[in-house]
Amino acid sequence: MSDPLRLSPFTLGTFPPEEADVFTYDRDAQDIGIVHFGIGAFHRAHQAWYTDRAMECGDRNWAITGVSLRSGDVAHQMNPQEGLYTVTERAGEGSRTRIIGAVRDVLVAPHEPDAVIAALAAPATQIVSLTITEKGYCRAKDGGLDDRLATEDSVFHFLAKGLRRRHDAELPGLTLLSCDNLADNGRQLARLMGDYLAIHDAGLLGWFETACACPSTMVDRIVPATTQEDRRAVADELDGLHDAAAVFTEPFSQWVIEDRFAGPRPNWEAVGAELVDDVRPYEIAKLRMLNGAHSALAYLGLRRGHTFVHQAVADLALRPVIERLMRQEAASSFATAAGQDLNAYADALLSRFANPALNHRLLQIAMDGSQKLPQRWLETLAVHQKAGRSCPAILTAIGAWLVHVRGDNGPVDDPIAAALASAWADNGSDGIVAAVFGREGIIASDWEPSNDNINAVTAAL
Ligand code: NAI
Ligand code: CS2
Repeated sequence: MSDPLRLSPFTLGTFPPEEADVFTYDRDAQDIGIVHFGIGAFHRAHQAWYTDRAMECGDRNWAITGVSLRSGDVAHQMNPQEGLYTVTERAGEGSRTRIIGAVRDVLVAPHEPDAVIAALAAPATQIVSLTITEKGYCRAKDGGLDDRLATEDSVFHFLAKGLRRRHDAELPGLTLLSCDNLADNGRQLARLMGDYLAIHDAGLLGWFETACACPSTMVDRIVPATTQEDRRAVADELDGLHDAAAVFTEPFSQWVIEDRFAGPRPNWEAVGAELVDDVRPYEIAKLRMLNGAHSALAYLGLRRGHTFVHQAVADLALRPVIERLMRQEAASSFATAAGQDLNAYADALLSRFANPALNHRLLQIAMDGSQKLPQRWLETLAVHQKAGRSCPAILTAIGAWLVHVRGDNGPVDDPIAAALASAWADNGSDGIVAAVFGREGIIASDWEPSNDNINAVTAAL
C-alpha cells in the first residue's frame, strides 16, 4: 500500500477551503525568533497557535524552531510536513480545524546538539520557551537544582552553551519563558538556571542575571494526547490528507504573561494573551483549582473505573468532593486579583471538564503525581493548616493518589515510582503518609500532616 498523502506546503491546496482555516502570511519571509524546548501537544495547541495568529495579524519574524530533548518522534511527524500541522478545536458536535504555519523545523537535541546551540545563539532568536513537563526542571526537594539530574541531555546544558555563545559574540540576552504548570514558573526557572551556571559556568552568571529575563506565565488549554483515531478523523476532514502532528483541544484558551521581557516579543496580546504585571493570582487559581481538581478527578476517577475526565466529573459520588476541593479549599487559599470571580471560574472549569468531545484520559493526568501535587494540593493544605482549617476533599484525594502509586490502578508512571514503592513496602498503610509528606518526607512541602490528617487519609485508603 502506498503512503498516504501528507500535509505539507505542497499539498495545502488539495482540500476544499471550507474544511480548515489556513495561515496566509509568507512563511519563507519569516526569521526564527523563538526556540521552543519540548515541542509536545501543548505547545502546538497553545503558544505556537497564538504566535501563528499574531503573524497572521502582521507580526513578523517569530517563526519557531522546536527542540525535542528526548525522542525523535515529533521531528519525524513534523519535518516531512515542513513544520505544518493542524489544531482542531472540539466542543459538543462541532469542531474547527486550523493549519498552523508558525513552526519551521524540529531539532532532536541528542542527535544534533550543535544545531540546537546554534539556534539559541542565532542573532534573530529573542525568546526560548519551554514545555518540558514538571520533571524536566531537575528540581531538588528544596526547589533548587538537583545537579545529578541536570545532565548533558537537560535543557540547562543546552541553554548554558547557547547563552555562553551569545555572550561571547556580544549578542543581546534572551527571554526564557516557562510555559509549564509550575507555581511561579519564571522565578523557578531563573533560580534553576542560576544554580546550573554557578556550577558549570560561573563567569556567565552576572550576564545571565542582567541581560536575560524569565517572566512567569499562566498557561491554560486542555490538550489531551493525540490518538490514531484522532489522526484518522482529521484525515477524513481534509479529504484524506494525513497529518502526523495533529493536535486536538477545546475552544477555550488562556495565556497570562508577566510583561518583563529581555528584548522584543510577539504581539501576542493582539490575539488574546494578557500581558500583566503580576500573574500570581491567575496562576495560583489555575494550579490549585483547575489542576487540583484534575488530579483529584484522575486518582478518584480511576478508582471508580472511569477512563476519561468527562466521565469522572459526571459521577455523582465524586462531584461533591471536586466541588468542595475547588470552591472551598482551593478558592479560599489565596488572595484574588481585582475582579477575579472564583465561583464563576469554578463553574466554567466544571463545564470545560464535562466537554464530551475531548477524550482526556485520567491516566495522562495521573502521570508524574510527585511533581504535580506540591503546587496543586500541598500548598493549599499548608495555607489552611496555618489557619487551623481542615481540607477533607484534598485529604481524600491524597488517599486515592497513595493507592495509585502503590500500583492499584496499574503500572505507575512517575520519576520517583521506585522510591514510592519502597516507602509502601517499608511503612504500609499506617506509616505511608508520614513517610511521603511533611518536611522530612519524600515529597517535601510546608504541609506537616497532623494526626487528624493522617487518620483522614488512612481512612480514605
Ligand atoms: P507531551 O507529552 O505532548 O510533550 C511533553 C514534552 O516534554 C515532550 O517534548 C517531551 O520530550 C518533553 N519531556 C518529557 N520529559 C522530559 C524531561 N525529563 N526532560 C525534558 N523534556 C522532557 O505533553 P504536553 O501535553 O505537551 O504537556 C507538556 C507540559 O505542558 C505539561 O507537563 C504541562 O507542564 C504543560 N501544560 C500542558 C497542558 C495540556 O493540557 N496538555 C496544558 C497546560 C500546560
Ligand atoms: C493536566 C493539565 O496533565 C495534567 O496534569 O492537569 O495538563 C491540564 O490539562 C492543563 O493544565 C490545562 O490547562
